[in-house]
Amino acid sequence: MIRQTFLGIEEPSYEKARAVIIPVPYDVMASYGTGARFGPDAIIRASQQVETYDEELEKDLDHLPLFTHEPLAPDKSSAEAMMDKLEAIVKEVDEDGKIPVVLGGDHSLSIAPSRYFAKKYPGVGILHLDAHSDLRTIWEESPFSHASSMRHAYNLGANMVQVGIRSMPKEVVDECKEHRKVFLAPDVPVEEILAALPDKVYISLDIDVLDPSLIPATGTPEPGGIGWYDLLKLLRAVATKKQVLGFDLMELSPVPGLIHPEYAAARLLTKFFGYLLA
Ligand SMILES: [Mn+2]
Repeated sequence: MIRQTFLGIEEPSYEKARAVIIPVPYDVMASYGTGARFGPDAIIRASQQVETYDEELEKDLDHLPLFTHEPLAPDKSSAEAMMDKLEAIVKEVDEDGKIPVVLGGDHSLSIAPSRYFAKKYPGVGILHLDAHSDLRTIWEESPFSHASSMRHAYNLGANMVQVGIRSMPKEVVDECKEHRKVFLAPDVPVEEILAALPDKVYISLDIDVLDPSLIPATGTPEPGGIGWYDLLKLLRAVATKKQVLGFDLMELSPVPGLIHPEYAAARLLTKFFGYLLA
């Protein structure tokens, strides 16, 4: 089998890469629409159609120091075991001095990298881009649900900055008042968001943060959301003004015959890699 690489570019060796993409075809914890397990492959294949010249940066991205890891095989024995398995790889990549980029998969997967960085750097910033607050303690009888993706890092004291939110349960509003700032959709006040974040930041991006007219292919779509250019402006500002420890992109569930969602996700990642690495 030929290893699929992001953008289809000739990649450097793992040793020389600055960011490592970890595809995780896993959606065991999804509760509404499933299919996010097909997201990583669809996004990587779509990326091979993306123009490598970035018109905004005026740079060709065909030599990005990226390495695409082989897909991480799901551990279906338990969600806890899967999180431990993913956390071990994230730790390895981080300790090798590289930026781990987790491509999901359902959003429960963000538990692993966000809790890893929350343990390593007490008070670390988590920029959480999502339609949903994802701070439930338990959902469908599990603490490892997609609805709890941010809860573990929050409980460890991470500084949670949430953008694009337009669905959250009252108990989360009442309960999670400490070290948490929420910017409701559609507002993306870049300077205020930067001011709310410390220097070290992990970014978790649920693709449903974008308007579902742009990304209808997702497990828990919410109408409204933030726009493409607002998101790019925010990501560019964070990439240039903060230390990005790692990031993830979750919840793209491909719809057969509909190719624009995975293309948009691939383009979004390409833009962000350009801001961060070019
Ligand atoms: Mn979501």
